[in-house]
Amino acid sequence: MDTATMLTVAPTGAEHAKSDVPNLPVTLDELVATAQSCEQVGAAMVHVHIRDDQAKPTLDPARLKDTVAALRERTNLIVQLSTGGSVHDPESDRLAVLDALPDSASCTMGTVNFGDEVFLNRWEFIVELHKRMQERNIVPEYEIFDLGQLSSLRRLLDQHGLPAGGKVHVDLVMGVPGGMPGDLETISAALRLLPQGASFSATGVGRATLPVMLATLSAGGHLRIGMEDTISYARGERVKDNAQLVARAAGLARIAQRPPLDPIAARHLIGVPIAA
Ligand code: KMH
Ligand code: ZN
Repeated sequence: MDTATMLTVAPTGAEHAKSDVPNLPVTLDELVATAQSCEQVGAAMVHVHIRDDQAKPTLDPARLKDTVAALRERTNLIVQLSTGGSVHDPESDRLAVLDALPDSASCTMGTVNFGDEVFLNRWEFIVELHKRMQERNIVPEYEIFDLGQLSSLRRLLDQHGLPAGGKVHVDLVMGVPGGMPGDLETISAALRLLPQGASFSATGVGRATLPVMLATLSAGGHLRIGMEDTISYARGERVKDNAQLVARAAGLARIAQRPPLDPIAARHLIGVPIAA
């Protein structure tokens, strides 16, 4: 079991509208300020989706590069760009995300129903993401929305080798309508299917947030939290900001005697080189 807990904050996502969630960080300044406040309370990595001037999801290459540069300059966090984007983004734009050269990038391991939409991840596309990350020395985080995607991950590693950095890190995204549920039984089933030696984190969407967090801490896993996944703090209470979610996770991790990992230790954990 890992003794300390890596906390990843996913502050924005591609699904919530700024008009519905006014405290969602959407500008570069808001994103950097959020990342800084989350680092102060225990985050080690930031999972980034960006927005355009209308606060709509975008994969604009120049904006992505500026975002990576600003987060590197003003935080110590591992910068992870989403290659998932929104369900409407074409594969070519999702692949081009890697040209911004983040420390890490997400790589979703299969297609899943996503509410009323479909989050499409064809096998050939997954292989292309994996290979381009190997070539660019970008450490993948394999996003798992359903259990069969762990079999696909094992197939990917068997056929195409280990990722950059030589470590395998998996994030279980639980409770998406159309994906696996966020409960203890599903976490333990996932653990049996993890590639040998892989580290894992988990996040529960919406109501699954707390059950997944508590079960994952007890199972030795790491945590992803943030407004991408939940905008509700408690019954009838909206999240104040991302740092509130990180602080709660850090507190529970300390209670579990698994305190937050600092960004340097997190880099060692998932195989991201230490910044020069
Ligand atoms: N926005 C979802 C369609 C990822 O970041 O890689 C995909 C997603 C996963 O959020
Ligand atoms: Zn995401």
